[in-house]
Amino acid sequence: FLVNKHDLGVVAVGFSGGQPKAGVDAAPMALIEAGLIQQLQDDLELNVEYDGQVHSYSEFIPADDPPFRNMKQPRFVSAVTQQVSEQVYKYAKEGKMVVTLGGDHSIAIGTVSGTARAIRERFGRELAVVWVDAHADINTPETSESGNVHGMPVAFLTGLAKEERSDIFGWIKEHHKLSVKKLVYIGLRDIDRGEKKILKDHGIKAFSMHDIDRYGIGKVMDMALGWIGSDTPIHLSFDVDALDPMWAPSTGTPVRGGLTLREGDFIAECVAATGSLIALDLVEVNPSLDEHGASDTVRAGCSIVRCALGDTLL
Ligand code: 6HN
Ligand code: MN
Ligand code: MN
Ligand code: MN
Repeated sequence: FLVNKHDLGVVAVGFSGGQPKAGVDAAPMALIEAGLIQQLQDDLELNVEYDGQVHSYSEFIPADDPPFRNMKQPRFVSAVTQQVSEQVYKYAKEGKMVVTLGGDHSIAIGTVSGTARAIRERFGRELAVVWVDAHADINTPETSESGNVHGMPVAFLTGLAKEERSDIFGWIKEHHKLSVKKLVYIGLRDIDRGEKKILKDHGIKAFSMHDIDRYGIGKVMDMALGWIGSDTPIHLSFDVDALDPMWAPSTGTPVRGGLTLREGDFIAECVAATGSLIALDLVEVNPSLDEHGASDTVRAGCSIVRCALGDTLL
């Protein structure tokens, strides 16, 4: 009831400005060339609306973009994510399921703000986010050790990081935001010191790799989705680096000791089975890193998207 299950909007975000490594902008084309959109249309029989282009947002490159509050390329990332927010909002407002192909994870500032706003307007409801990642991406500009905005999206989306300047994320208003109580992490294993304090201080629900080892992925998914509760619209933001580098080596910040390929697919299948999924991001595939592993990483990404959109084994 939340979305028209068979109508899908795809946004291809060829953006790498939230972190320093080139190549993550080529992921949407790699995923599409691997047959992703074709598979969604032919195998899953979805009506896909896609404008046929990987957006590079070059029109938003500022003349000058010096660091601000320690953030690197703050104006560029702000302008691109503001545009992504509009693109995602438009599809979500029409009742379409939205799939966004990144791009680095800073783009989630755009995707989640876009769906949060649409869900508020359509149902007067709050959005829940399942964030699957090796990292928590909840640094504020002040806690970040890198200054890379792809490590900060959750802080801006929850209002833990705020900025008045409209050209540097000041465009993020209350209706774009997410409650820290409606956020669940899965797969964490590399959290910065400042992030640990934020997670603890705000009682944010997080299932680390330790929890997955202890309880198994089945129980963890029951607990994660139980926390959100039924009938709450879910946005799944899936960073491919949640998978172990054995399965997804081509990514900017790989961390060993991660999810297996099947655990990643299982997470997506479980979220799909709730019937509450309204949007999905697949981010941080970088085909130019670990080039002989690129096709594995791309295939893993395609598989996660298919599973999240209801592809079942039998
Ligand atoms: N990602 N916590 C580190 C930072 O730079 O803030 C790593 C962030 C990684 C972000 O993988 O989307
Ligand atoms: Mn991430
Ligand atoms: Mn990550
Ligand atoms: Mn770290």
